[in-house]
Amino acid sequence: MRPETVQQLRVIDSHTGGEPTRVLIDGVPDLEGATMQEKRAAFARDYDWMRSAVISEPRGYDAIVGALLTEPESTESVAGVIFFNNVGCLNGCLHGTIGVAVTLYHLGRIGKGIHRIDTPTGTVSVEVGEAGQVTVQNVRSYCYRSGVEVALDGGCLVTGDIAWGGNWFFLVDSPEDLKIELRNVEALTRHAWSIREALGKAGITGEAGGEIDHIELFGPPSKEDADSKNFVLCPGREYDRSPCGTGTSAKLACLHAKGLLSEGETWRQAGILDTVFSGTVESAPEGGVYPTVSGSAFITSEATLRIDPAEPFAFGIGADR
Ligand code: PYC
Repeated sequence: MRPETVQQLRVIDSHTGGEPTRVLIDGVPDLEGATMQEKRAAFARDYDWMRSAVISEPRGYDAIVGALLTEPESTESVAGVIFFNNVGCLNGCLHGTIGVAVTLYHLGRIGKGIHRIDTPTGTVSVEVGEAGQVTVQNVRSYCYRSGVEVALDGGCLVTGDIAWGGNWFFLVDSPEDLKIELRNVEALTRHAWSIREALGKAGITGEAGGEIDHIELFGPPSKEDADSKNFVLCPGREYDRSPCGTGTSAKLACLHAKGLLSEGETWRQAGILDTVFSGTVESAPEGGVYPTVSGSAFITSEATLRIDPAEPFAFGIGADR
């Protein structure tokens, strides 16, 4: 239910490889539920007004990923976190986890070293290093189906892999004439969105019907510091400015499944802005891999958001009032 009195939310903004994260550190609700999945369901059910007020204009913009800190599920973890965006709650988010770790370090709530953070997809560990550098050990990631064909509107066939990296991804090469460059963002967005719609129409999903809501296009790197460059389209039709940590995890899992990446080898994944995440894998006994993804985040602002229900866009432009 929407509040009837003025709400104040203290937030810290950062970016990881260009992709923004807004961490809510004060004024946040105590969510019902013992598990992170139950807490996320409570946030989605009871606090959607907060999600849209924090992400949408005039206080935010569509590319921001929000991170709500909660009590951890396990006593060994330093925090729990629920990620959300312009259309709802996410499963996992690694650029956001790097942003959360740097924010907690900035606040003096954690020091350098290894810490556990609980998320709705499972517990991840973060190693905080120098100058905003963070290495995340992600949840188990795996290639679910490879060589999946999907027909786009207009008849063009694309073939890609479906993988879990903390979100469901369809991984596919970008067409030769569609280079992964910032100047092509609109065309890349249209192409990726048409794949997402085609997957939906064809009823193609991740395991257990999981919706494939992230599309990851690949092309050659523009610089020598990377092995590949990607463009990732997120569920709310915004593109990831970073190389996408859960997308990099999905890529690592597919490379490993195809015998193209061994334990101990490093994969350097650039995103559309040519910022790079590096990743390695450890085989998981249950199948798939445990990916480790490294990147850096930087604090960009500290603010208090004021949400006055009497104001016309209190809950965000476009929020259903
Ligand atoms: O880095 O995992 C990630 C991510 C997911 C959505 C946006 N970024």
